[in-house]
Amino acid sequence: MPGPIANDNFSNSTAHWRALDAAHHIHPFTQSNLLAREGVRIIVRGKGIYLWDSDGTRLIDGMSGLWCVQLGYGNEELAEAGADALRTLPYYNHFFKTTNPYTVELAAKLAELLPTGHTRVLFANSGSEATDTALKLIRYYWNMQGKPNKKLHLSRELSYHGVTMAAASLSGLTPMHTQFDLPLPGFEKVPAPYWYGAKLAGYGDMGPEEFAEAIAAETEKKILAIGPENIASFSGEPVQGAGGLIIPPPNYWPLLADICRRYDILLHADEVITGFGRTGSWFGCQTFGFLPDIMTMAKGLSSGYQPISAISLGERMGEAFANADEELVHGYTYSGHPVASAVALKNLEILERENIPARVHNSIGPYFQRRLRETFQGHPIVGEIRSVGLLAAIELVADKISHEPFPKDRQVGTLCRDHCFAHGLVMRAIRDTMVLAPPLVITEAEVDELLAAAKICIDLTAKDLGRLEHSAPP
Ligand code: PXG
Repeated sequence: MPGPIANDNFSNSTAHWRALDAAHHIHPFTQSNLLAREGVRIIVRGKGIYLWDSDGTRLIDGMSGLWCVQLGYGNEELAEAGADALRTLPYYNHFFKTTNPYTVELAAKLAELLPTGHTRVLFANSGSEATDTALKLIRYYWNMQGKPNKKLHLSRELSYHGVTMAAASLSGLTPMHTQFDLPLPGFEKVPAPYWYGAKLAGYGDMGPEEFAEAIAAETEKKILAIGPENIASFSGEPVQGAGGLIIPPPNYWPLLADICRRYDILLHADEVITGFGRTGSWFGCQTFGFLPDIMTMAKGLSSGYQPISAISLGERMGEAFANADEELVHGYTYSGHPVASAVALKNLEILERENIPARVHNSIGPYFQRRLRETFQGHPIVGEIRSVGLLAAIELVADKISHEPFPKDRQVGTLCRDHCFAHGLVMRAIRDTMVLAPPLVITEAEVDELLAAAKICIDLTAKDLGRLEHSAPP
């Protein structure tokens, strides 16, 4: 490798790494030939909320990597926890009646932090594997209960649950299906609680709660049409992330949880983004007031420092699995990897010690949301500002009355995202919705810095579209 990784000056290496990347590395969710032409950006270092690329450019990471770096970059305690475990027990598994201290301590810590009844966990290595595992456990649960017909998995439009065959089938983002002949049979979708999009979707001028009641009724109708005796589970992210940061109206989750209870459908909360303080509680289901039967989590479990995910079982499923009279024929080589477990355990200790979920709920979250509204309320191209905890969406629209989006070929989200990169800010574009999910350790001064950069970029986007005469001064 050309040059030590600790050295900040990589400018002589950038072209070399770009060439290697173009020749040998296929990227996720990326058009390879376009990227090879443009040249990839090489991220070499991170500290706090900041990243540096190989040209020495500093970026504010407004997305916590991919919604995961709760504690920010360069946390020494996490690095030490990982290094200690690497030296002590770099690998062993949990097959063959064995375990290790890191993983059992982690399981017990999770049981302490998780919602009522969730006292048992399984481990995997990614959100996708967690989804896949959850669906297998749900199927097995109904087989154990003598209800083998309950097999269909319900989920929402625009949902993202991962990319394995089953997780992609469960996902409602349809572009994830075409290349792979998905979804598999046995997966059905119901509407997402996307209130801002409801007007264009023909729901008229409903308020958020009325809209939630309407889509809950549609969901119930679909359940009755399929037959509840055939339905195994309903899966949902408490806040939909990759589908456009869809924050449900407050009555949505209680309504859906009640429907699941009435029709004996297992409720699966996908907490991969919303877990570990992101919404101002330890878990999103606590912020939105419902108790799932099964939960999946990843990302913030280790602040992204190690690949690890978990599946927790509520009382009903936990009892069934703990008391089953046969082997559970499932598990990965790296389930409960000692190094990943050690890092996750330390991460939970820090989140708890620093009171980070409460900080998001009581201080930094409200500050971020207030400053966000002060910055963008009334902006000529901002249709809706949605936020909860340290999650925010700024939806860019052509018409604020009708909610009409800009024409697709203007690629407004991409335009804005490119301005962000050029101005040292990572802000994700989902269609024309700009999304922020900064590290949970962000300070008030850093929030101000982030939003000032975001304002410049959204102003420049508006200017490109002829909707603003002059960009605001930096
Ligand atoms: N569930 C949810 C809710 C997710 O957001 C997964 C499952 C899958 O996790 P893994 O670890 O298998 O990637 C996710 C992942 C984006 C983006 O562009 C979001 C995710 C992954 C990659 C990109 O917003 N979320």
